[in-house]
Amino acid sequence: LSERPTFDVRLTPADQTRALRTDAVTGLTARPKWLRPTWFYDARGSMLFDEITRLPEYYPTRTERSILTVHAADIAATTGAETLVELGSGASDKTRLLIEAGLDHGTLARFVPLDVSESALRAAAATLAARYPKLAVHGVVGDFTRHLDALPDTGHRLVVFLGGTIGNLLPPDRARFLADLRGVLHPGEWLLLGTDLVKDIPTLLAAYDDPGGVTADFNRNVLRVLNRELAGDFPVDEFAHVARWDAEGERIEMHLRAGRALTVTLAALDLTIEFADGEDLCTEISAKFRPAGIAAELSAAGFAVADLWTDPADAFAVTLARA
Ligand code: AVJ
Repeated sequence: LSERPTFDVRLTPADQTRALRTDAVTGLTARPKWLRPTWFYDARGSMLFDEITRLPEYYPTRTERSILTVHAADIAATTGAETLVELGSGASDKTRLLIEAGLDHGTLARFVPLDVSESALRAAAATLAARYPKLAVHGVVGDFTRHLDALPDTGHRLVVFLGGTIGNLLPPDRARFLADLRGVLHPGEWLLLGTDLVKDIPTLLAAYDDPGGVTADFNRNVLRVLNRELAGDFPVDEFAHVARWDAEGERIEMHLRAGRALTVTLAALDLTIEFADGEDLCTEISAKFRPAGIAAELSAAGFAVADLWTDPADAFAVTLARA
């Protein structure tokens, strides 16, 4: 019979609130205004993101899954991983392909998902533990930019960071994150990195602005989080969802645009924020990559690229790199 999953909560609700307070003060008093995408993912936001991954316009999830389907057995054989670590794991849906390949290969014994959303993490851990009785599951409630030290150092590890989430980080933050990750790994351990690729702009924009408005709802969810956690009075429906392509940074940016001049109060912070009519709040950047750039960033952090796979349309890349 399967053991029950264990958990390490590095980010308690109190820690989360403290971090949100700091970010809200910093980002909402800055010009231009910004917030970290981490704050989308309360229980509702995690569910909305899940819905996004099933939209016809949102190609990254299904494309990455198709790449993993083709190469999972190869990844299991090449890495011989005993411990599979997943950063920003969410529902760990695609990761099942890697879990099954690792179990089939006979090496995998342990799965360590790390996510900021405790609800998503507990749900995923319970599902996986029930489905794979031979797999030990240890969840870490944490932020992949702050809690890499919480990853257990047990067994030969493969760390997977899928979905293109690394694109949420600006280039200097990416460099720091990859170097930190390299620092917690032993030589010979592995990283599997999913990255969305630069492509035609209409395809990119459609993926971040679906006609059904699920992405818009996901974007506005951050305002609901602020209202609930910081006693705010953001009029959520007065903000328009905007997705745009930044050609210089080769990234999609999501913004919330004030539909009129607004004064918003976050009572828990004693903070009043003015929005001009049409003013944007940047809620997410999602960088898109080129294969040469991925290899360069990985090698700068001390990883050696072993393989880089794409789908037939070159929409998405999955890179296997060795520490
Ligand atoms: C989870 C960060 C990979 O950037 O595509 C989806 C989040 N935002 N639609 C992405 C997201 C809007 C997603 N990542």
